[in-house]
Amino acid sequence: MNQSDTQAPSSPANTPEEPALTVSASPSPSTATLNPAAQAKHAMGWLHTARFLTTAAQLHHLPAYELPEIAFVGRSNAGKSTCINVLTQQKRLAYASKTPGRTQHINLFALGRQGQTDAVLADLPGYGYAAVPKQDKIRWQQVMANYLLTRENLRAVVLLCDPRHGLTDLDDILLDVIRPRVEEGLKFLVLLTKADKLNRTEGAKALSIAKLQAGGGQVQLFSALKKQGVDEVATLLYEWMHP
Ligand SMILES: Nc1nc2c(ncn2[C@@H]2O[C@H](COP(=O)(O)OP(=O)(O)OP(=O)(O)O)[C@@H](O)[C@H]2O)c(=O)[nH]1
Ligand SMILES: [Mg+2]
Repeated sequence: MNQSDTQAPSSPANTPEEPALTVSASPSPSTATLNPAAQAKHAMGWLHTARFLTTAAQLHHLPAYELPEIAFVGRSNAGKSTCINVLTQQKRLAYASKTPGRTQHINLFALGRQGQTDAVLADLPGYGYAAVPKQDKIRWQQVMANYLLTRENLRAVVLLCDPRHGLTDLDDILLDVIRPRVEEGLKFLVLLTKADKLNRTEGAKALSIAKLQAGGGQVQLFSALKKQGVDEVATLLYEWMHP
């Protein structure tokens, strides 16, 4: 198993598994001048370089570096880990499961060609799972809020939401937490996951409701099953990390 989906590791997980987190000396170019298909292909190649970096149960166990980080957040079972696996085209990079609450640590994955890391994906545990004891829920909400407020190298947040449930109270709290950072330039995307469960009309409706709720932020329908929205999200993440 290449990451922890169980309880806290016995030793602090702050030692990256790769030798060094070198910021790319010759940063990957912007693909803004390419056509959309070529942009997506380039972005998917970049995402495919993802490899497990480290796992942390607590914020102070996260390694500090200047690499831009993209956090995947959202309710438990929304499809965060599955989304990371589809984007990176790796079946079991992030631990996805039918059982809600499977991701219990912050798991980091390094991205970049030729061993030169130029960004990091962070798979976060979901919130809102009813069966989690109240104390644990509160603790995790605090960890999450602290992560979103204090993680200095955080450049982008992808909020995953099952459109059949819509954005919930906890999602709204998260939006409030990150709003000041979005105003300062933090990139933000709402992904409506499991779009394969909606017909075209329902999808369009879910999209417009989420756009309203996200206060004009970017919203995208996504299906890991049907690979819907994958190219668009990949291209967006690449452009965010290589402006
Ligand atoms: N139909 C369908 N099911 C999906 C899709 N994406 C994820 N799922 C399923 O939803 C369940 C939860 O997926 P995960 O990726 O583990 O969800 P998560 O958000 O990481 O969950 P936690 O780690 O508990 O926070 C799994 O059974 C997935 O197979 C999708 O696009 N379509
Ligand atoms: Mg998960």
